[in-house]
Amino acid sequence: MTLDHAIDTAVTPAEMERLKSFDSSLYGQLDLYNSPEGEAKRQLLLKGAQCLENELIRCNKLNTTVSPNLICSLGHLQLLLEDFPKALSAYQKYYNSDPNYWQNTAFLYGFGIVYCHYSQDAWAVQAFQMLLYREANFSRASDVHLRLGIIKKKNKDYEAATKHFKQVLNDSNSSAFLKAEVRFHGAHMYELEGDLKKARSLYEQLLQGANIPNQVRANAYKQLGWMYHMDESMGDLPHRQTAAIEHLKKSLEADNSNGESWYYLGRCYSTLGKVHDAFVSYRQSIDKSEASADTWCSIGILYQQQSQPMDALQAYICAVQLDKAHTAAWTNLGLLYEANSQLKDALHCFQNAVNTNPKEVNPNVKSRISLLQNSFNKLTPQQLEEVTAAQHQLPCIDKAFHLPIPAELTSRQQGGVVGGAPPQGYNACPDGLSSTSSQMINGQSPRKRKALAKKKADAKQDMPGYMNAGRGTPYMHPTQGNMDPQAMLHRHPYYGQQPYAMSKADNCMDTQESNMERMMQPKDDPAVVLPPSETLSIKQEVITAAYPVPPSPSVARQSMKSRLNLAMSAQEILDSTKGCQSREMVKGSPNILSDMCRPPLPAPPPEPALGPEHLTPATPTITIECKKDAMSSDLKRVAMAQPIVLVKSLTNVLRLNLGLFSTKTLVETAPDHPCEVRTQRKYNVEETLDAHGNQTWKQESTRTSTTIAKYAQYQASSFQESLAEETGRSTTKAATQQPKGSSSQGQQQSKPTGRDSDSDSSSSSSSTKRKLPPMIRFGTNVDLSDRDKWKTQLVELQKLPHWLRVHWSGNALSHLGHTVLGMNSVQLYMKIPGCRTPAHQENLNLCSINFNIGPGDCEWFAVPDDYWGALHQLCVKNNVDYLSGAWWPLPEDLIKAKIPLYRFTQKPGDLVFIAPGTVHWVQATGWCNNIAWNTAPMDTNVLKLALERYEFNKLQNYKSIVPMIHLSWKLASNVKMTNPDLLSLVKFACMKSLEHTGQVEEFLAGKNKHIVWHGRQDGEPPHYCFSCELEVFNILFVREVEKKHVVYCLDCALKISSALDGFVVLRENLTDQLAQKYDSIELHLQSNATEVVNSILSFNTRESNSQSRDQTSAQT
Ligand SMILES: O=C(O)CCC(=O)C(=O)O
Repeated sequence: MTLDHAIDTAVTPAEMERLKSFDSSLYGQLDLYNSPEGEAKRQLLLKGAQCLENELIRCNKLNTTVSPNLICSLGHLQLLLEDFPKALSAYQKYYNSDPNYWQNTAFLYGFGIVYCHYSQDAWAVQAFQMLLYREANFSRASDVHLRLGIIKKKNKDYEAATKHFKQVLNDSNSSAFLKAEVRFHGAHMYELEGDLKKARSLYEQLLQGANIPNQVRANAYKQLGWMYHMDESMGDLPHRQTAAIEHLKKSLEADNSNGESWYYLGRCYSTLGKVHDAFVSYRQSIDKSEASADTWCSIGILYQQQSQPMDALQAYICAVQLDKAHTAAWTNLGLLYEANSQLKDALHCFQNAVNTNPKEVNPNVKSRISLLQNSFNKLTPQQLEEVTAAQHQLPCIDKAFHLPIPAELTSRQQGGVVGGAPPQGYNACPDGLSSTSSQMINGQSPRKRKALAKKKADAKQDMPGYMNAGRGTPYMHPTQGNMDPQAMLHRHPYYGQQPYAMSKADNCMDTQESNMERMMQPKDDPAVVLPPSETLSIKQEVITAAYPVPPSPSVARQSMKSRLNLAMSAQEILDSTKGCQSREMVKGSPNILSDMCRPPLPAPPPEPALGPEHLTPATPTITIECKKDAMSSDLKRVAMAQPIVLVKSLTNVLRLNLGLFSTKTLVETAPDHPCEVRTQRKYNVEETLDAHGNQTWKQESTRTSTTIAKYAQYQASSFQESLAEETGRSTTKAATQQPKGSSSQGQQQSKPTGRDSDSDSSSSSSSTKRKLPPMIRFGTNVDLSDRDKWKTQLVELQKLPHWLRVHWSGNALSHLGHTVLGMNSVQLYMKIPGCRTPAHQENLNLCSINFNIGPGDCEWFAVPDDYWGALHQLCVKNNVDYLSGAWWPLPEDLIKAKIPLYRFTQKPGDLVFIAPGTVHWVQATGWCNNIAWNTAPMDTNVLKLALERYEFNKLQNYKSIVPMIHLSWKLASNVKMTNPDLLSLVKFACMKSLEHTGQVEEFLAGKNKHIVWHGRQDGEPPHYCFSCELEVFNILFVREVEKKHVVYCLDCALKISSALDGFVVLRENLTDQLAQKYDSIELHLQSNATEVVNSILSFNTRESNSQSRDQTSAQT
């Protein structure tokens, strides 16, 4: 059933035709409220939606199947009408009913917008990424990039955010509005990172531009106003506050409906003691924007300072009802009760402050709790009863919570404003783009906003009291005009203390929601009835959607309905592209899995879930006893069959001189050789703490660089110090006869002073503050690819069995023809105890080989590839990016999630072999060096995982440093393949690449764009798009940028200029030659049936290639 069938007689054929043209891509583009034409459109949409709903109900009654397309159309119409609960419901139904949902870009766009609206960022990101993967040139691609950028910015992934923002700026189709908004976010990222000078200058530059949309102007002034208010370096207090107020007023001149500007203005007035003005501003803020716990908390403080405890109580209650984790409001409420001698309620509130957010709470609150608890403990039961029964000025907390809620608040409470952690120092202002975003991103028209505001205002008219902050008449009599600023400044609540924080916003501005985020907050009750018998709640659906799709694509299943198949000749493939001149038919880069398969997504863990006895498997360990064992092909077979293998005594048996990689020899060989340094904290292996002393998965580090000699000095002095400490300790031990053990880890934690953070640990003890461990340095990713400098070392590694060597014929990476640092070249790691390599899979899921040079040990952790999807889920939960983030899983979290964890010690001389896709992380427990490189044995599973990861990286906007298209062609020409599955994988990738070449040629012919012959130098590294970082194979779009010639993919080039003006198109391979190469890919009979390794046609280790001009770096 489609829209045609669904329309009932109430919809005319002409209306039906018009309705068919409405889909999610029009979201935010229709002005449904400000003109008679808009109103007519709205009526049409309403009529269409009603009609589709009727059809659904009818089908439901008759128990007949409903067309997924009909449900999807309903989702679009509801989205355009901004009925988010209904849109969500319809889209979710469509999602569950059409397995090919991933091909429907209008659906993905609408679905992403609805998830944004409900702050389901992870799902919004997934929908948007699939959309861009499927159709990078989607009509609303810039809007999608802006949304993705804002979500990444919110997650503090500024690098990823910048990539998305650049895509908006590079797109000539982006509107001036989107570009201005991107510039605003660019400035705001500097503000969030603490570079206030840069942020300020960018805001000011933005404001100087002509034709800046009002909302963006308002936001830039607002940020500047907030900076003046908060940043002490911007002058003395009176000057700053005056400037802050000026900027905030300018913000409101540009957009009077900006609730955050009103709120900040209130904060400035409050600071100046202008209580009346502060109240007026806060009230305006409440009128203009969605409910904000911060605003209510600030109002509570004003009332409290005015000795209006009942009003203060009600305002605080409003705050904690909106945000149950609003620590400042709980704390201030506690102080208020304390001031009124209602100590039990005070204790309750303080405890809530601590429990809801241990990180954020002021340390004094904990002492307050102890004090109150001690006092209560001293009371006799009778005294306690008396305290409880005593009459008090304020209603107890339970009653206060259950008082009738003023109409003002009822419509907002379901929103659930989310709080964040407090930063230190300057607190960056939140985005506060509500007006911008609501118009642009959520498409809420000014008319609709006005209508909403009016509704709110009407609701308030019934409310008594100055601010209508209260919750019912009995307590609500704040007196207008009696606020004496002096009194406000000097009159303090109980114990002569001011409330701890003016509001949460006082100390957590950098974690508040951005405009867009705020706008993405749930504004409606997501429980929807559609059709009436079915209720969908977001939560339910999100959970069922966790692994929403069939198993990951496999090339075996790929050619279902594809126009192409592997039996076709090159000419047939090229012929199939004839006439492919429309933009929709050609993409920037081919999908080398299959267009017919859903993009790869993290897979669910294997079923059934493992029992506790299988969650900590023993690590497969092989001890080599003789050279024959070392050289046996069984070793490779066994290693490849396990997720991870520890191989002992191999280096001994082969008499490998590991001393060549010792720090001493390295310094003697190349003291000035560069060494990257990661400065990290020294944790014990089972924990990582954030700045507040709470457990986290985030592994923070900063990157600098040094030389081998300097790191060696650091490594040696760290060892000497430890030795001295150890000696000192044993002397003391002997002298005092106290047999107290102390490990190097214990040593970090026992020091009593020097907290780096003012936050509380999650420990229940109020006085024990957890100390963050010291900083240490890790010398990492030292490149040993230079065959002259490191000749002795590299030659020594030739003693290894062929399949473990850096170069060997059966290693696909050896056929690349250029060096990818650390992958087909050796990398060195120089460590002291505590140095960590965070969790990761190798680039493109390839295998890894790692030797510990010693003298100390390393502790390893590993999870099999089957569970990477489960780990991915945990990364999302722990707010770290699986691919680009640095994360260190907590073993207990893995056990809880039923993820098996290998854990073992790698001693000096031990080899660790990591099979394809195994997730692993490593911490040095002693002083040691490690050497490592990748290998890609030509095995079907290795190549399949590599191709899937290549596409997954594309989906995730993450650069694949191994160019798989280029590699597939290399393998096709270099390797005689004897394994039919392997051959199919390689041939399929080449087929897609050849098809893409044909399509691009056709497309360019249609544009009369000439392709210039360029050719390829042997060993020349492959090209990546300057803008999106996708591999660009064969046909390069070249443009001059800052006096350099840079390469783009077709999609990005067309975004810059749809006529490709300013681009030269270069060809690297003659199509005939590629076709010939393709036709020669064939299966070869195995010359030796026992040998699994393929025979190689023309393998040449080509030492010279490793020195290629432009090396790509593989960094862990
Ligand atoms: O030795 C290290 O810390 C790096 C380990 C690693 O990730 C690898 O060899 O793949």
